[in-house]
Amino acid sequence: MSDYATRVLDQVRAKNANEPEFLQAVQEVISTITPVLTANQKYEDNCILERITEPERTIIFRVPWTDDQGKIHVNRGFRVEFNSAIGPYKGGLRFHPSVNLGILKFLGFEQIFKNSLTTLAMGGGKGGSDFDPKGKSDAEVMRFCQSFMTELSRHIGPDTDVPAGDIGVGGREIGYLFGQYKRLRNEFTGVLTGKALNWGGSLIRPEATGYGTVYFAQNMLATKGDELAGKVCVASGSGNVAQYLVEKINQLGGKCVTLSDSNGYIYDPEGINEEKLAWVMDLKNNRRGRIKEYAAAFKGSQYFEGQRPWNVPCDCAFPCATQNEINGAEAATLIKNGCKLVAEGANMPTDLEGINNYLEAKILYGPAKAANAGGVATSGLEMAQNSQRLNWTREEVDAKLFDIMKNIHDNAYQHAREYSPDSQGDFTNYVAGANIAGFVKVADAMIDQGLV
Ligand code: NDP
Ligand code: 2IT
Repeated sequence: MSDYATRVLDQVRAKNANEPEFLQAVQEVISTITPVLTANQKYEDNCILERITEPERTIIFRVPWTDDQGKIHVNRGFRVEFNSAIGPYKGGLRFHPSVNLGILKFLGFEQIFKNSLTTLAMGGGKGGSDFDPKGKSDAEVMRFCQSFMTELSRHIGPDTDVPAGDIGVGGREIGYLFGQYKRLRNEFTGVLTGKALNWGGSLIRPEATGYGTVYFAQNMLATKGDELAGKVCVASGSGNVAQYLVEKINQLGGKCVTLSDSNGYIYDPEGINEEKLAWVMDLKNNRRGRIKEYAAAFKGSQYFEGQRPWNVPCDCAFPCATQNEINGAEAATLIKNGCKLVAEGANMPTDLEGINNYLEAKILYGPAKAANAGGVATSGLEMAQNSQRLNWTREEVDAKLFDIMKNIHDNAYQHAREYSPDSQGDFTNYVAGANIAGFVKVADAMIDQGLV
């Protein structure tokens, strides 16, 4: 790392000592962009690293709500408006008991570079709450969402900050949040993405993150003259991202043999085919059940309580649950068992030691901010349709998503080849390539706009 990079990283560590996930995300970015920092003195002269690691604005608020018995609860709400150099703040809302400021700062920081890679005009933001939607009635979730939006509505808008879904926030929550925003502001605008189709949503948005992650994997495989057909895949999670990831793997002739939730994973050596996937979607999205029920429903499959699926031999791995779900030892196990590709549907699912293991083994590794950018990219397409007051067809949106993912891949590939010394011969360091490509566009925009 350059002296400048080391100095800023030390400052960020000192200032944010109690935010380990944020520090991890910052370290990963800063440690890989040294070649452009060294080649362009303007970034240091303009204090770009110092500025880009500090959110433009952080909003923290009280969210009081009553349960079905009339008992009062108080949760904490957040919105981190990280960087608006290339467009309005854009990023999801996460409702999960583990949510805290440091986690949302890591997610907001990643979002800056991810959104830059999409080629669309979106800045970086993230928000959420430590509210746990699990086991709550629809009415309780609605009252929570209404209380959350009552405060959040003061800070967002279709040209200011456009939230969307993430863990624990899907179509149901976006509906309640949108309804309350509209009621408070008396405006029907594209203030949220991930809306239902009959009131402003985009076709393919639910599918986009999972599909896009597979498109990214296809592009990486193509650089080796290879394809997904016939590949054995393991995936974690069983929510929005994992479900449509499996759908696309099946469509392309691959076979996915695992899914998980926070309690354990299922292994189905026959593969989670279209019929079984439809059952999973009903289980998770309508019945709100647990993945262990799969093993009882489908003969030949097994459930492993309290474990993650990374010891299952595979050609390709797709983490789609949460941050740091693959540690160094698990990454080593994947590689030892023959895994040749990792594409990240989740945000920062591999810890720093795990990433080093992928890079040392020179496997195809598509880091989250590139591989899962299809979700927010399609949110950008939803915003464009809302502004036009038009709806594009499924084919049109999917073709745009496909092109965007190819563009992100090629952009990361080229920046790695140009700047990252270890990207030679057969190996491309997509971590460095994605970070550099994402950074340069935002940093240059910040310089153009002066000291703000
Ligand atoms: P969902 O809430 O639909 O699903 C989340 C899944 O991950 C569930 O199976 C959940 O299990 C599991 N999970 C959540 N937290 C943990 C945990 N701490 N340990 C183990 N498993 C866990 O969320 P999404 O599918 O939307 O999001 C999954 C990942 O993809 C997240 O990292 C998110 O940030 C990322 N992402 C999402 C995008 C989107 O468009 N939705 C876009 C880009 C990235 P359980 O039911 O037990 O909680
Ligand atoms: O992490 C992500 O990119 C998302 N959760 C999607 C954000 C969005 O605005 O669609």
